Amino acid sequence: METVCNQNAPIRLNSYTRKIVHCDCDSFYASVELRDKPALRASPVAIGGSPNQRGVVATCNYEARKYGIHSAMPMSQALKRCPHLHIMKPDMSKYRSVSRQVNEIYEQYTNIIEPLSLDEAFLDVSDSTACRGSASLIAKQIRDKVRNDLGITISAGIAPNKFLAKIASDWKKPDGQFTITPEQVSDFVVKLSVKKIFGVGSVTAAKMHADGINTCGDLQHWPLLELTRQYGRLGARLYELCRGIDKREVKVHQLRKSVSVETTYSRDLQHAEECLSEVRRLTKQLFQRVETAGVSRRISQYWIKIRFSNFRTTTVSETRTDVEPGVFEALLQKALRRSDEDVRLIGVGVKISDPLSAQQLLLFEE
Ligand code: DCP
Ligand code: MG
Repeated sequence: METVCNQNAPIRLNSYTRKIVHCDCDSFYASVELRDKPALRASPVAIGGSPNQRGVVATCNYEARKYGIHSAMPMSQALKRCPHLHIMKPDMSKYRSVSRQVNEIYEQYTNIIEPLSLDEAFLDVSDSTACRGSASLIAKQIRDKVRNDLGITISAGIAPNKFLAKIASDWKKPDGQFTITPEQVSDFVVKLSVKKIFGVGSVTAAKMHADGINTCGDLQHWPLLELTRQYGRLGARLYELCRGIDKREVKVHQLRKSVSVETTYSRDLQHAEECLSEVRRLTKQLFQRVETAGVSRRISQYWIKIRFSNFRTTTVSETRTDVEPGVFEALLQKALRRSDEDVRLIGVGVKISDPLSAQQLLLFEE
C-alpha cells in the first residue's frame, strides 16, 4: 500500500477547531459505467429504467445535464429532451464494490468516516497525521487516488463542520474541491443563500423570501426567539447554521447486525426443487456478502424466510456459529412443510454477533 504524505505531527491551531471533509463522487453511477465504456464519454448518457416501462433517471453524466436531464426525471421525458441519449441499466453490485474501494482509500487517512450513501461520506480528519494535518491536502490526495486507482472523479469540501463541508463539496463540482477555513466562515455564510441550508425546502424558502430573508446574513438579524416563533423547531437550528455553527459529530458507521439477501419472484415457485436451486443461488450471494463484510467469524444464527402466494410469511432459524451454507437447505425443508401454497419470496440471512458481546461470552465461559 502506498504511504500517505509524511507522518509528522499535525498542526492544530485551536483544539476546538475540527477539520471535516465531505466527499461526493461525480455523477457516480454514470462515471462507473463510462470508466468501463470510455468510447461513450463524450456522449450524453443516463443510467436508469427503460422509458417504455415508466423508468426514471437514477443519474446522468454532465454531458446529458446540458440538456436539462437530472436524477428522478422520467426516462421518457429525458429522451424527449435529448433523442440521442444513451440509456444504460444500473448495475448495483458494481457500484457497491466501487463504493467499498473508495471507502478503503478514506480509511488510509482516518477511521472517523460516516457514509451517507454509496457515493458520499463525511470524514473527520482533525487528528489525522497525514499531509502534516492539512485537510485540503488530504482531500487532494484522496481525489488523486480515486482518479488514478478507480478511474472515476470525486469532489470534496473542507470546512470546520459538516454543514459547511457539504456545501463546499458542491461548490467546485465536478472534479473539484473547495476549502472554507475557520477564518473564512463569517464572510462565507453572510452571502450564502438560505436555500443551501438542509431543512429549508422550497416552501420554507418562499416563506423566508416573503419575510425578506434571502441569505444567511439576512437571517442573522433575527433574534432566536423570533426565529423559533416564526419557524418552529427549525428556528433554533437556523439561528446556529446561519452563523456557520454546526456541532454535529461525524458518526462512525454502525456495526453490522445481520447480512441477508432475498428475491420476490415475478412468477410464484411451484416445486420444492425450484425452491432448492433458488436457495443455493441466494446462499452463494449471501456468503459473498458475508466475506466482503468480513464478518464470517461472527455469525451467530442462520435464518430463512418464505412468503407464500397467500402472503403468509414464515421464518425458520438455527443458532450456530460455524460457516455452514448447507444449513439453509434443511431450513428450507422445514419452512416448506408449513404450507401447501406456492412460494412468492425467499430470503436467507445470518445474524452477526456484536464483537464485544462475543468477547464477553468467552470471558464468561472461561
Ligand atoms: N441516485 C438515484 N436516484 C436519485 C438520486 C441519486 O438512484 N434520485 C443514485 C445515482 C447517483 C448516486 O445515487 O449516481 C449518487 O447521487 P448524487 O446525488 O451524489 O448524484 P451523482 O453522484 O450522480 O451526481 P453529482 O455529481 O451531482 O454528485
Ligand atoms: Mg454524487
